[in-house]
Amino acid sequence: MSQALDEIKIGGLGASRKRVEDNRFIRGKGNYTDDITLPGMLHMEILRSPLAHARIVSIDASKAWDIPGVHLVLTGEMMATRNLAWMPTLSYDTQAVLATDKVRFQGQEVACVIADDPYIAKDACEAIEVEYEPLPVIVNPEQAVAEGAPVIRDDKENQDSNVIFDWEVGDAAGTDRAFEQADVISKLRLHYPRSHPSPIECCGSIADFNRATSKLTVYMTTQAPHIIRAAVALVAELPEHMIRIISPDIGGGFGNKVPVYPGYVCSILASILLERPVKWIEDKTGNLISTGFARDIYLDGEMALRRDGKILAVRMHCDSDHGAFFSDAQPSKFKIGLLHSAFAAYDIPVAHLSARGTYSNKAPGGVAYRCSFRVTEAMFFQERMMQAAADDLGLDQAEFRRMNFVRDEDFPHRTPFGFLTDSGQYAKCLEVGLKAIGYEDFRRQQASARERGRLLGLGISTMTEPLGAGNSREYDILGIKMFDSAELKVHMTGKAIVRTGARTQGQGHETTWAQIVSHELGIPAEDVVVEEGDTDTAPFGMGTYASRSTPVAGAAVAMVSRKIRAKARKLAAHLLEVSEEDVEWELGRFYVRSAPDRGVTIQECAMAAYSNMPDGMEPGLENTAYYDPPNLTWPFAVYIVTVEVDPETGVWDVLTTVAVDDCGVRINPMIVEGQIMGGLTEAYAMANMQFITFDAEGNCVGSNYMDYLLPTAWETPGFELHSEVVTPCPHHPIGAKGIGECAAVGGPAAFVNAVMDALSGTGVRNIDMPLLPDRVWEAITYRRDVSGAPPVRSDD
Ligand code: MCN
Ligand code: CUN
Repeated sequence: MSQALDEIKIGGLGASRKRVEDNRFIRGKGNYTDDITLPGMLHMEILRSPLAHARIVSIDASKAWDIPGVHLVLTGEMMATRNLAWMPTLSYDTQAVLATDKVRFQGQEVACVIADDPYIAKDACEAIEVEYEPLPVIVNPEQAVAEGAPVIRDDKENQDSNVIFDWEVGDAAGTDRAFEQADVISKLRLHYPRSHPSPIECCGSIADFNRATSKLTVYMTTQAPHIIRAAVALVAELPEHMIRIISPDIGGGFGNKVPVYPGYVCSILASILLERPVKWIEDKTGNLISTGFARDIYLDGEMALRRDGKILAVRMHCDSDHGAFFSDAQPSKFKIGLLHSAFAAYDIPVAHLSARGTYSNKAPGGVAYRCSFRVTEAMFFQERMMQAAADDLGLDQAEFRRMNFVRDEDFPHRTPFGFLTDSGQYAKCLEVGLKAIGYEDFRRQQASARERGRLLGLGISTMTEPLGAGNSREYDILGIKMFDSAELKVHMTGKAIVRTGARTQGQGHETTWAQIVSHELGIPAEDVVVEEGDTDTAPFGMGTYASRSTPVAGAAVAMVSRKIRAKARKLAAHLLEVSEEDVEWELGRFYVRSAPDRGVTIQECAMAAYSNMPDGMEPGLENTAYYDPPNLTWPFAVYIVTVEVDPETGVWDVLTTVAVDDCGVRINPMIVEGQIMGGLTEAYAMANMQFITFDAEGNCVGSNYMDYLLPTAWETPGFELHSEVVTPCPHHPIGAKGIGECAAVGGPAAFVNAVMDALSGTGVRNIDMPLLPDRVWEAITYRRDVSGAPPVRSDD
């Protein structure tokens, strides 16, 4: 009789364990950066540029210095004397820390005041007199490359245009040939607008330099503490072992907390100069106007199609607007992130993608917001193009996708852009989704509603996306290879602590990593504490983004647990007085193969590691694993949405949303569902209501929550989730694939496709997100496409 523990009871793999971190969060006992107060702490505020593009004639800070309670005013000029006016970005560009020559976007950091409290600092910012000489403004890629456009980055040698890169991937000649063979060519032009992660907690830092110990401790809202430590060491030329970065609790990241922001750098310099702790907490407007935006990218897409529906080739050209500095975080090899993961779910012989990135007078951005490096755009463009192509062919939306899917038996599959996908059951997921939504029925209802003047629509989005940035061969940021790590220490009573190089921002790592340890070792999850985010204690890792934590750090947790189990086996053999080969494992216990009743628990092995180890064995039960994954993980998802559009007002309501996610083995099904619901909520918000753009003068329109709407429970529709399709990841130690971004990546196209489906037959091919009622109304009334691309009229 097996004496193995019941894995679900001990909170192992597959247990919908309640999130342990919520014990403190729901009691208001979280410890966020702004909760921390250090003795003698001062406060920093930032003066931001009101103009989008202007030469700085002069900065006079004398009145600010005179205000009682002001300790320091930092300007670009002062930063320059320490070689800190500019800093390197994560994409081999430079970014102004504090402006010296020009301001290049509205909201750019111009000066900082450090004072006794934030109110004095804010008042002092207003007392700084800056004289600007306005310059012509660029707010979109077309203006950026127009004849005679002002060169935004005239600070850079040899930069005589606003083009950052021209990049291509795929087979141009082969694609051209395939297009010559096509029966039908389907074309679509799209703009994926700027969107902003807007976590509830803004960015912030507390720098604490101690002259006596030479140690710099920085508490900050970063998703990647080790990368920040390396950046501070290299940029500020401080010794790396004297830098300690601590990410306390993070109130949502969503990619917003990956970049290095000027506020972090200024608070560090201020603390070094003043030898006192300096706290900077960004306000909401500062966050919305200046920190990492996402998307803002235009697509010209074309598909070469055979009459029967077979896709022969895809051609994509993208123009991306990166704002004033190319500061996106992305793997060094790929200028436009993983945009070329588009069409990975479909069996397409040949494809070509060209991408041109340009500067503009907008806050730097492009990547971050539940994106896995532009996968969000890739899947949106893909699924909008799929819908348009099916329409052009007069084919059924579901059938067109099904016939072009990569089939289950075709894995591993090399995509036309060079990725290797390794597993999935795409057709099965689609079937589950269609059945759940009642596809045939809905099509009948839709037709009869049409006759009565009611507009119903159904949108499908099916996609596989690359999650888990790593393998070190292909993925690095600034040359730092992408892998991750876990350290596990099992104490003598069998309780344990696990630390990783990732950093949770709400995803629930404190809960799920313990579940992996439980699965591997049989230690109850409640006996395992998880700690992340302190560079002095956590093993080196690349942090949390690109849904890489489970694929990489989570894998490392499994691997380090296995190392611990291997040692525990030796201890068990010693305790059982048999040879190691005679010892068998079942969850939580080693036993003698020939006498299964004779066994020792993992806890007894742990005690022996400190009190009764065999001669010659190194004491203790601790280890570290660095995990370099062989491939990305490729979760698959089907999102199907039905809507009703009111032709009189352009308002649209979601009727049903069905989500079928296959993210391989689910560690914690409840957390996975939370991730999917969160992602769908964001997808709905992007498709429906979130509008942040720029007028012709470069004023940011929508930099407040009156314009940039966050959906509450009131406007968010209900979601029906399906988990019956599970295709384990073939290379992940526990078969898990990433999930953190799937629904935000695949969701938007489902909502937009549904509205466009409701409008089918009107001749309207596209409405750019967000599908605000006035845009939908305009499209219906005038039977024309509606774009939301900037500039917008400032009197709108
Ligand atoms: N999980 C699981 N089974 C799987 C896959 C994941 O139980 N097969 C669990 C994980 O263990 C983890 C959570 O689901 O607790 C998300 O895991 P994963 O997909 O590995 O993603 P990350 O932990 O790396 O999170 C990053 C991802 C990104 S990039 C953004 S952006 C985003 C997202 O997560 N930001 C978030 N979800 C967020 N959720 C919250 N609450 N807050 C954010 O800032
Ligand atoms: Cu791109 S947003 Mo998440 O990868 O941190």
